[in-house]
Amino acid sequence: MAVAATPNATLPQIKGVKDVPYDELFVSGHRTCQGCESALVMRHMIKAAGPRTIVLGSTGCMYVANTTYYTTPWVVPWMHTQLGAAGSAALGTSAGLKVLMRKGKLPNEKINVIAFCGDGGGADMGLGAISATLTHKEYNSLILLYDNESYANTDIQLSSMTPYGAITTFSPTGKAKRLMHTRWKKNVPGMLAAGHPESRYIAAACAGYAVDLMNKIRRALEVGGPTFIHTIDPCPKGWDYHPQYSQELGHLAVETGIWPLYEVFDNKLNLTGPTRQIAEGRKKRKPVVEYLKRQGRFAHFTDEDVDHFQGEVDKMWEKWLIPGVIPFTIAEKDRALLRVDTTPLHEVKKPA
Ligand SMILES: Cc1ncc(C[n+]2csc(CCOP(=O)(O)OP(=O)(O)O)c2C)c(N)n1
Ligand code: SF4
Ligand SMILES: [Mg+2]
Repeated sequence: MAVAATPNATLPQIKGVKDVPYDELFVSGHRTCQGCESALVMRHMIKAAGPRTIVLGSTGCMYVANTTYYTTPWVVPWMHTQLGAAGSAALGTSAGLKVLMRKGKLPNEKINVIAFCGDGGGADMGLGAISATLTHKEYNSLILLYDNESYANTDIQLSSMTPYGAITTFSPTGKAKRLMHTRWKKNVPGMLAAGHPESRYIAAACAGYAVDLMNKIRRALEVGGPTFIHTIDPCPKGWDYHPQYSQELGHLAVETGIWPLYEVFDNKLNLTGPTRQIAEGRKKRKPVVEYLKRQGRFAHFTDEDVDHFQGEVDKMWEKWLIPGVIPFTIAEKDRALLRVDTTPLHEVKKPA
């Protein structure tokens, strides 16, 4: 494996698979499960970012399974940080590099800082630190939240990102209660985009759409300042399916409209991949049952549960102010007062 020695001058957008860098900077030697999509996110992330990158990772599968004593798959400098501390680690490392360069102790060059966290570490425990980092526009960093929808490393406990009704070790199905978990998944990228106008780049992605993911990573690193990307990562162990179906399940999460792909770049929303095609009416949203029935964690679902799930996803697409992104609806009487156009994208007439 050859690692290019030249620093990143720029990170151009990748036009197709032939453009994807050949170098592997996340290699064999890790012990994640077969079919682990979060490990694939790590691989794509560092491929896109290149060798002049420091990676920081909070506790979770991507720390524990990736850095067993004396072994590591990381070719770039890597540091563990405490569960919940990805935001603080990103900000501190970026600030430290800036000071060292200002004092002449390091050559003044572009070094990417990426801090990753799981859904437990980022969407639950570390949300405050991520929010704080996204307000400091003078420091460059990317925070990547890899979302396997549970506290996977400690045996699949429920997090705020666990989908409605799913079985985890904290939400088993039983005779008295079929569904132990009845809260809808927290909308982290939408919430962060809506509340952090200083951050120039916030996106939702999926490793099943690798080029889209890599381009989002590059855009985040190129625009500078604090940025954030959230990926949905099928996890064979926690979601209970055969490892060969990880990519397919990532595709289904997007094609059913459960996980919309988008980016908010300089406060402008841009839908990407199949999400854009669905919104434009060029692709039909698949029924959620096609996604749910493939996973053991939803095996206890009755038709009624599936209908409820479908109804909530339909609401995301048909009622939310920005489909799948901003969950506001506007009172009929206030429509005229607000400068918003709520016409669905596929109904907007294209200019002749
Ligand atoms: C403060 C603290 N509490 C609990 C733990 C135990 N712990 C280690 S990894 C982990 C799960 C983290 O879940 P997530 O962030 O979603 O990452 P995943 O394991 O799913 O990759 C927990 C609870 C810890 N290391 N530190
Ligand atoms: S439990 Fe899930 S996230 Fe953790 S290593 Fe296995 S597949 Fe990956
Ligand atoms: Mg997790």
